[in-house]
Amino acid sequence: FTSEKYPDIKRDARFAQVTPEHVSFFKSILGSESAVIDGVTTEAADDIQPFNTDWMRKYRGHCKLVLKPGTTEEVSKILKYCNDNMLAVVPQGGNTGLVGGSVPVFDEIVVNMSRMNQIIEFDEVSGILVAEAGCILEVTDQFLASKGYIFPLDLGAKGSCHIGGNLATNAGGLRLLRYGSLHGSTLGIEAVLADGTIVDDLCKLRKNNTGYDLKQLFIGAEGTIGIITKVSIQCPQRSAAQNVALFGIESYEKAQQAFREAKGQLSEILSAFELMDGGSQALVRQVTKNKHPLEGTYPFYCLVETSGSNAEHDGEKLQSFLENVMEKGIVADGTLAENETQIRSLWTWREGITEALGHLGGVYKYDVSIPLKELYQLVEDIRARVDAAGLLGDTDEYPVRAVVGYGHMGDANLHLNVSTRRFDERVEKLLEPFIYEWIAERQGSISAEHGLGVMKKKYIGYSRNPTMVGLMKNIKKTFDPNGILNPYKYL
Ligand code: FAD
Ligand code: 2HG
Ligand code: ZN
Repeated sequence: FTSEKYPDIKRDARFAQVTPEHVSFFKSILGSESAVIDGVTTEAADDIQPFNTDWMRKYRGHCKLVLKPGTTEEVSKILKYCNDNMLAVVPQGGNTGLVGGSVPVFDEIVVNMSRMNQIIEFDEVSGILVAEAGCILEVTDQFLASKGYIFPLDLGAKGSCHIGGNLATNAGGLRLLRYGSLHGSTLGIEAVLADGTIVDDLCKLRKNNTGYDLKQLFIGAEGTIGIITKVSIQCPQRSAAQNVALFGIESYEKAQQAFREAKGQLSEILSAFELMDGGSQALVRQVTKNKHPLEGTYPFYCLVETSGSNAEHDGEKLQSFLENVMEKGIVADGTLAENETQIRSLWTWREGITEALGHLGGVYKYDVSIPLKELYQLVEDIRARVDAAGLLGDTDEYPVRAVVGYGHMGDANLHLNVSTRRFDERVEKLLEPFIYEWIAERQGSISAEHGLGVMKKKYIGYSRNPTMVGLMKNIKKTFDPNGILNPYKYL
């Protein structure tokens, strides 16, 4: 049979269907009753539904079995058995992914990592953390905060996403500008390959130039070559002081100038530079009913955060930066947070956009990298395109409510979101592959930080040439010869 969302994806007949015998095997190896959600021999549809549906409710699978291993050895036994019996598997972390990678397409077994949630060790001198993949990002960061450290990644889904899922997607988030990519801060990984082999590369060294750096392959592989079970991460010192400012800006040109000035004037204390357009702020206001911190309305807003060791000194620096950019006419209005509550409140106008959009209906999301100069042009071109097709309007008869853009300006990463009243084929056809062509013409990336999943399965060629895709397929074959890991996704 085919997928209802992707009629061109067919179930791979090589894969077996899960039988009651398979279920009894899994029950026998997984110690705890609650580690198996069995919809094969029982009516567990309601319990299984959350594992079959993604965060956006855009992708829906049909799995009947969810397994929650508690140890690496259990993951190994599960995968060996699945490989021997040709059972397809979807690794799942917090299920907050935005490209349909974390849920089955057909009846693949979900291996959910939530029970592997222990912090294994933390070295207070080096800042090196070793933890199980199923640790929730926010919980891990709170643990690190108690030791004076910070997890080198922060994102809006921190309350649910797993650190293993973060590595599997190579998530970027709000402070990549400061702490760099997980490719840099991950020191080691333990992972299980499709045939059950445990790859122990849980290195705790900053430097280790001994041949190929294989752990890098698992970072951003989206669960296609192995299940990450443990991670070793270099965590930075937590800054004693944080300051945040929010600016209203009249044009995208001026937003670029503000970024240039922020780097120059705030230099080593700059920890985030985020862009939000007026449309995205209007949607957050509409959903939360909160009053925007700035009086007027502007086509663009920037959130600037500094993290340093001295709140007063950093605050003064940010204050004089604000005065300077206002004097120069780069920024039209701005506000500085004066305490922790205000800092959190300013951040909600950026971090809360995804959540707010999720309340308004279906959203088509495009997470892309574009050279900064043209970053916002894509939003304008898409708005014009949707409008010209007669699909954009204020009333119910139009499928599209708004076309908005926001993102990690400091990393040239735009989040183009087309907010609809309902998912609509006509809208999707208008957007794809047009957006990917637009990106490819500018040598951008069709996936900056969310990955490809099933959403961009067909489109990898817009950002990777045939030689590279060929090499990726070879790697996939080496690690997972039967193709049981996350099938139907991007490779
Ligand atoms: P899941 O969604 O469960 O899985 C994602 C992918 O990783 C799937 O392909 C899955 O098969 C695979 N996977 C999961 N765990 C493992 C494992 N242990 N081993 C192997 N493969 C595995 N992303 C960003 O990059 N930056 C952001 O700023 C950001 N903000 C977000 C804000 C919100 C409100 C939401 C809902 C999402 C956001 N995301 C962001 C996307 C998402 O949170 C990240 O991709 C996150 O890293 C996914 O982690 P997860 O544990 O939820 O993984
Ligand atoms: C963010 O930066 C996330 O807020 C989600 O990456 C982006 O909702 C989106 O498109
Ligand atoms: Zn993002």
